[in-house]
Formats: sequence, C-alpha cells, structure tokens
Amino acid sequence: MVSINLSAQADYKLWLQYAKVQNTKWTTEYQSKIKGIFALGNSETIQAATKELQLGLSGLLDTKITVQQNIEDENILILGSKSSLNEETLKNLKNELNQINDEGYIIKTISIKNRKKMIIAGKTDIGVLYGVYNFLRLLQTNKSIENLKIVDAPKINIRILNHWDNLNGTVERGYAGSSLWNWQKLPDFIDQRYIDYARANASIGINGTVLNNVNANALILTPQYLEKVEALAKVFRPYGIKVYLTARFSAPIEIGKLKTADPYDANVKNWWKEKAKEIYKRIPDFGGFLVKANSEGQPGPQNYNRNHVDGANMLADAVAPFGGIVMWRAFVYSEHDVNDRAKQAYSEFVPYDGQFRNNVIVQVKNGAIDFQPREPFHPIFGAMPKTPLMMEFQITQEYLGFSTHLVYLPKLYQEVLESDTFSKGKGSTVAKVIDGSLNNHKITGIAGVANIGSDINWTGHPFAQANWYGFGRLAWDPYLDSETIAEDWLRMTFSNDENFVNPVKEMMLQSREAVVNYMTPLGLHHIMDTGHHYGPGPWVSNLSRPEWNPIYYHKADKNGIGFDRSKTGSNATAQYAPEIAKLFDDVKTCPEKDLLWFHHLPWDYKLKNGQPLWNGIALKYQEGVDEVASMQTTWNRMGNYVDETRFKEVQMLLNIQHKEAKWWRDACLLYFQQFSGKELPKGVEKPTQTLEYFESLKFPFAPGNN
Ligand code: BDP
Repeated sequence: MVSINLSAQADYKLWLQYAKVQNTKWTTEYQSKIKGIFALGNSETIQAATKELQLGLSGLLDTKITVQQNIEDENILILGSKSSLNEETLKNLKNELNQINDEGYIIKTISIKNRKKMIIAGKTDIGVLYGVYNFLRLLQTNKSIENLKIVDAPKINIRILNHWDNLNGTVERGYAGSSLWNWQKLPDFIDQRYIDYARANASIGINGTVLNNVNANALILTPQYLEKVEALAKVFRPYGIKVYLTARFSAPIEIGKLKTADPYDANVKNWWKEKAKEIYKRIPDFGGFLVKANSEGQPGPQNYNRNHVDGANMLADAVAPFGGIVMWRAFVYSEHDVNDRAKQAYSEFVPYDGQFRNNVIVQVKNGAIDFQPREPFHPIFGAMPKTPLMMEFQITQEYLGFSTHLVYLPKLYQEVLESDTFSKGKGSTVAKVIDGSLNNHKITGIAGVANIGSDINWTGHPFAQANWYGFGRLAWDPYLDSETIAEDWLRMTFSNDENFVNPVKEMMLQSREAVVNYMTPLGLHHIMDTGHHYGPGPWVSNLSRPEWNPIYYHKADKNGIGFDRSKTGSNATAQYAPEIAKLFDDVKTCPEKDLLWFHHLPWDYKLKNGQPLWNGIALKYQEGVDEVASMQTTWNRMGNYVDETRFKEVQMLLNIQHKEAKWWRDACLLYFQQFSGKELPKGVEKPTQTLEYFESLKFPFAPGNN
C-alpha cells in the first residue's frame, strides 16, 4: 500500500524538533514553572530569542506560551542582557556575570519580590540567545529546571564553518546536494533556509561562516557578489554569525587589473586595503579572510618569491583597521619536495613561529596528511607556541564514506583534542593549544569543513546531522565528552526513550572505529581511490604527483607494509615533542592504532594479541564489516521510536554501508595478499569478486569532485 506521510519535515528540523514532551512528570514540572515569557530589550537578537522560545515551548509543552506584559508575574521566564536588567537583578547575578565572557550566559532561578522566576541573562543579547537554546535543550533532553543555576561561556572565540561552496552552486567534497547559497537569486531573495541555517548554528554556538571554497574564485570579491554576501550577513547577524570569505591571492590581477599580486608591491597592498574598506563599508562586522595559498596549485606569495608570513601579514594589515582577522591555512605540500608529505607543513611553517601579525591565526588540519579516518594529531600543534593556531576538522566525509556511511565524527574530534602534545610537559593537550590557554593566546579558533547542502535533511545522511551538531558543541567546549553530545543529539532529534537512546548511542560511538577498521586499520591511510576518494584504491600508482598515489602511503611489498616514519625512515616522529617522538618511534610503544602510520613491518610481525600482522590486518577488516552488521541489527530494532521516513532512510543507508564495507575489505585484502602471499585467516570471509574486478570499477561522476 502506498502511504503518504509528511515526516520528511522531521529531517529538515534537525535537532530543533521541539516535539511534545512525552513523559508527564516533566510536562507537569515544565508547565508549572513556565507561565510566560518576558523579554527585555527589542534588538533583532532578542526578538529572535523570544520567537525561538515561543516556538520551542509551544511544541514541547503543546500549549501556546504568551509574551507577558508584566515582569512581576510569578513563574515567568525573563530574557535580558546586562544593559536591560534592573539593579536588583544585576545584584543577584553579579557573581555569575563576572564568570562569563561576552558570549556567555546564565540561567538562574531567582526571586524578585518573593516571586520565583527564571532568568536567562548574558552580558550581550547574543549571550541571551545562546542561553535560550540551552534552556530549550534542557527541556528537549528531559532535564529538571528546578532551581537552576547554569553559568556557561564558550572557550574558543571563533567557532566557524568552512563551506567549500563554489559560485556555480557545486560543493567541493559536498555530498548533500548543491550549495545552500543561491547566488543567482541573492540579494533580493532570502530563502527561509538561510534563517534556519542561522538558527541551527546559533543553537550550538557557531558564530562564523566562510561562505565559499578555499579553492577560491576572486569574483566573490567583486561588488556584484559582495552585495549578495551583504544580504546573507544581514540574515545571520541577529544570530551572532559573522560572515568571512576566502581570498584568492591573485585577486588583484584577476579582478583588480594589476600586473602582479606580489605582497611587497605597493599597489597590491593598497588594492587589498581598498578592498577591505569596500567590504567593511557594506558589512561592518565582516570577520575576515580565509586563505589557501601555495597549496595544490592555488596562487600565493611564493609565486613572487615571498613567503607565507609576507602574504598573511599583507592581508592582515588590510583588515586590521576594521577588526578583521586572517585565517591562513597550513595545508601545504609540494610535488617538488621529496620529503615525506606528512613532514612538509611542519617544516615550512614552524620556522615562521612568532612572525605573523597578531590578527593572523594559522589554520591547521587535525592531522598531517588529510582528514583520514584516523591520523595522529598534527605535529604543528605542539610546535608553534608564539602563533595562535586554529583547528580545522572536516565534517563532510570526504574520506569516510561520503554521506552514505554512518560515522559519528565527534569521537574522532575528541581523540584529537585530547591528544597530548607534551609541548609544555604532560597535559599540553591539543584542546589547550587551540583554546589559547596553553600559550596564552587571545585569538582562538576552530573550523569545520561543512557537510551541509541543499538536501531536505541538510546533510544527506540523517546521522550526519550529528556531526554538524557535535562539531558545534565541541567548538563551544573542546573538553566535552562525545558521548554526552551523542546522547543530547539523539534525545533532541529522535526520542528520549531510554530503549532508543542507549543502544543507538552505543552504535554511534562504535561507528568511528568501524570505519577505521573496514577502510584503514592499524594506521593505514590514504588508500582511497584517487580524485573522488570514493571506495578503495590501494593499487593506484599512476598519478603524476607521487604523494597522490595510495602506494606512496602503504608501501606494501614482499617484505611488509606501512610507512616508516621512524628514525630509520622519514623521521617524521622527530617533529613531535621528545616524549611523543619516542613513543611513536619505538615499534614496541607505538600505539597499534597508529602502527603502520609510523612503521613498515614484515607480514609476520607479531601484534600484541599474538597474531601475525597479515592476520591482524585481515581480522580488522572483517571486524569493521561485522561492526556495520551489528549497527544494522541495532537500528532494525528501532522502528517504534522513529518516524517511518527517517527509519527507512537510515536502514537503506546502513545496507549500502555494509555492502561498501565488504567491498573495502575484499578489495584491500586481495590487493595486499599479492604481497603477503598468505591465506586469509580463519574468521575472515572469502571475497566474492576478483581483484581485477575491483580494480576495474570506475566512478567518473562520484559527487563532490569538481
Ligand atoms: C583535500 C581535498 C581538496 C581540498 C583540500 C584542501 O581533497 O578537495 O581542496 O583538501 O583542504 O582534502 O584544501
């Protein structure tokens, strides 16, 4: 029978479902404590906060919540920032206000004239908005709101999405449809999606967005496009989201009619100064520029024999008068450099430590290669104490199954953030580097390469929404546990039923290790098919740049497998602090999860569990496949807790993931088996196709590959 249901809407609402609270215990408590809203102030932000509260509460409590006229009423929820609070309230909140920064908030039960009420306050209206979203989260996740006293503020200043969106509407490494930005219809047509995008971001504390691809097109900086950017900035402003753009280094030539883009040239410097002035005239709170220079063919200062410092500082000087910043990427490697690609960014950038202007922040990917299912943390994080360093995570799943595979990425992010650089002794975690606390930096930042597109559910996979959500939560507080985040997300997005939350949370937490196992176990990396990075391609060896070929990374031969980055090899281990270098360098202490990242080992090398390496690899691939099967089993039991549309979507996607996990296992094992010359160990399923078959598969139209 054909059934029509309208629950496709559910996907669209992300974690802001505001579904009716099911448990009457909570409904009773919430209804008794929230009789109405009283908003102080009338800024666009306060209006947005009030509207969101009304929307949220009316859904959660299934009753209309009114905006009160009288602040004296009992059990009302007051919203207001410092400048609009009366003296008595300010006195009451004095301690808490001292503990927060400009974006922080307080949610507190107070008594005014013996009447209890709750107040959501901040130093600024944006703080209030964040407070509202967090208050709603309490209800969405069925927490008590009795005698509240929550004091919270973000630990990182710049919490930003990087959209790799092109002006023609395609998204580089985007697997959720086309770009959200309808450049053709902007500035006059404001899609409701822009507002919902801003709401979703504000709800998790994201406060910046780079609208366009790092592989930049200079046209975005022309008046024709700046007018459109201005319109988006206006939509995002009430939600505390600043707009940033990527700056193509050769823009002065391409759109400025200059002969050069040399950062030492006075006309070039001046061109950027004027350009900055022009942008800030339209967008006074413009955030600044993100720059990919001299990387993968992008132009940069080196085209003029200048260096990254020259380039970054020139742009920094242009935006400094307006309070702008430059996020300069450290993702560089060169085909002319014969050194291990994993070492190149460090070699190039570390000598510049301390030379950048103070409105420059260097943006470093989490690992030294490129967003792999697992990478050890990037050694730069422990090596540039005098430079503010910004984390770049990838939310879009370029190397992790696109938008088809369920992989809960906050688990990966947490692993990186918790890694200890030892740069100032034990406890010098990556989180402390990027939140500025370790080296005392004022500008701090974290970027996520967005997984958002025009798909109804925004991210292609319903569970990929959790990666956007989790990135935001970790950007706000990089010390949060990914498990807590998964639980909140599930409760807000689907259901508070423990029979749903617990098993599905386990499934999410397991999913990251599963993908590592069926794609790149034991430290293997970058063996995806090249170009589009879809599926396995460990055999690829014919690309012009050696470091674009998977064989460069796994180095499998008769003698063994793995990239020797220890002292006997490329010595990349020496880029880490001595304690870590030693750990990675010695095959006996190197964590097995990173083994083949740092070592080339014989096929019969004995693993900790006693298995020879070949068996260990094969068993890991099988484990990955089995883990996906167990994810399927879990999900198949969840039909009663989820609307039919999303239930089926996830079911179909998990089926594909299972097929693709087997494809990965079979293709990689058949390929490596040519070198190991050994049988598959017991417990590993026999491949159903030949290696030739797997090698023959071609995907000329794989998405995201422009
Ligand atoms: C790689 C992507 C490529 C990006 C590049 C970057 O394959 O599309 O342009 O990184 O981050 O991961 O600049």
